[in-house]
Amino acid sequence: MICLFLSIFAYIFQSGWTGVNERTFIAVKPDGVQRRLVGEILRRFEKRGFKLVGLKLVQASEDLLKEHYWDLRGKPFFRGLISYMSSGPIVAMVWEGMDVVKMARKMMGETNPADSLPGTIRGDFCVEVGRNVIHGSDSVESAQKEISLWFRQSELNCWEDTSSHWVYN
Ligand code: IDP
Ligand code: MG
Repeated sequence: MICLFLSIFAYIFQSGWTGVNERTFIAVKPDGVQRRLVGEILRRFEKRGFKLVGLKLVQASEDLLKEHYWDLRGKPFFRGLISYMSSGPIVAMVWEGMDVVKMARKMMGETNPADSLPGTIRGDFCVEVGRNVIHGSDSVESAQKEISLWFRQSELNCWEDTSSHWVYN
């Protein structure tokens, strides 16, 4: 019941997911899936204490990807980016938790793996910016847009996290 209320609230006031209910959109890109990095990446978010609320393997259409990367449509690498992202399945995820948008970006590292510190996902698992294995929303606002672009409301699960008292005080 509470979940239904929160969903309606979030839908009406697009900023409903705040505090421990903040959500972000994370995707393991086709290179990450091909290189068997899905489990490792999931593990890092789980172990950090975030809550998985959506997960699916998708072959994204070019239309979906063009909308997802609309802000980058003028960049010289745009065509290559769409072709890379549509070259195989992607693991699309929604993770929930306090400051999850910012923390996920920290866990990912920089856009260019060469600038990413060891210990970050991009710093540990990739070399080139055009094959940087993971996507993560860059703000709460873009997270909300991306989640509604990639997931239907019915695909997001609201479940009681019995370990939350050990993650939050
Ligand atoms: P982000 O993924 O860290 O948010 P954005 O600037 O939003 O970085 O770029 C989206 C994606 O576009 C990057 O993750 C990367 O896959 C690709 N990209 C960004 N800059 C370049 C580039 O200079 N060459 C090739 N691909 C790039
Ligand atoms: Mg980005």
